[in-house]
Amino acid sequence: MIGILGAGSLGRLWAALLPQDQVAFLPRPDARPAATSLSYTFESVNEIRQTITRPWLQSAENLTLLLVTTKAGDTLTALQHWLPQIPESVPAVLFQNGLGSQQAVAATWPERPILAASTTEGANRPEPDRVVHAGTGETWVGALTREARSAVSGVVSQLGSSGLVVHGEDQILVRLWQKLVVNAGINPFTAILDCPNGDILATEFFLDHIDPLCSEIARLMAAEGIGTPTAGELRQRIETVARNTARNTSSMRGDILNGRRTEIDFINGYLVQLGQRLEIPTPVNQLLTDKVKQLSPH
Ligand code: NAD
Ligand code: KPL
Repeated sequence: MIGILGAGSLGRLWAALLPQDQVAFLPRPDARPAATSLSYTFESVNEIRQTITRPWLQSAENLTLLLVTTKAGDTLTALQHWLPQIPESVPAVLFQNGLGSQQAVAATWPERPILAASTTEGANRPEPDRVVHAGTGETWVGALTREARSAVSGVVSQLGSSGLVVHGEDQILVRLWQKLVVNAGINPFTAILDCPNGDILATEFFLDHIDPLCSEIARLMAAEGIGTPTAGELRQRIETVARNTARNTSSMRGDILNGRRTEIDFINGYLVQLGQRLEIPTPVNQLLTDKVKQLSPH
């Protein structure tokens, strides 16, 4: 049985697409569900609607795989409740954006098979009981702990049974960094300016800050041994994604608009923390983090 911890947009996407009799949701400890299963409408990328019903698991004993689809800030707490009840050999795949939460989980349970996934699938939940697969993408999965190395190919084939494109990735940290760069260069600008992704590109605020932001990130990447992209290359990557997703509301803008906590601490906030550890100044990441925090109620 594949357990899904985090019954939000991404968790429900995987639950809808993985083989029906092999998936169940793990409930939040603070909100034991009244019903035995969770039902919702799922809208595929081809706009085909179907009703999905998957059970809430009462016990984690029979799990063979755990997909963790909570937000970055909830992940450690969610796992602290569930992992002690799950056999130590069960692989756990972390789907969070940004960085910091993955390392915290791997450092807390170094003896467990902990993997990270980076996905460009897009799912959202315009209403509580409706999940939309807004865009197809690809998913890369790689080991964070030593114990996870031998689990990667099995996890890739289990996730691939969803019909989504899933690859094994030897350099999962590099892959997570590549996504982090894009999120750090788009998400806070869209949240602060309250606009879709593409609209940031012509604003004075973006044009004033993007080059120094990319220089900070390039220095951090080089110091971390992640690669040696130039600031110009990073800017190009950010602007390409902003253009390709021009009408999208970023996840961070969506969080602010819906009064939810953002993942800023795991995106630009992570870069600030890393800069402090490496003694690399990160004033633009700090400014963006502070401004997003001022907008967030949490
Ligand atoms: P979401 O807010 O829709 O879902 C998170 C779910 O976790 C919520 O249902 C929440 O109730 C649940 N949760 C919170 N604390 C919990 C706990 N202690 N125990 C159990 N459940 C708990 O978020 P999402 O959009 O599904 O994103 C999840 C993660 O995946 C984020 O880190 C996001 O950046 C990443 N991601 C999302 C997408 C996407 O398309 N939605 C794509 C790539 C990456
Ligand atoms: O991943 C994204 C997000 O919104 O978090 C981008 C790539 C910016 C697309 O909206």
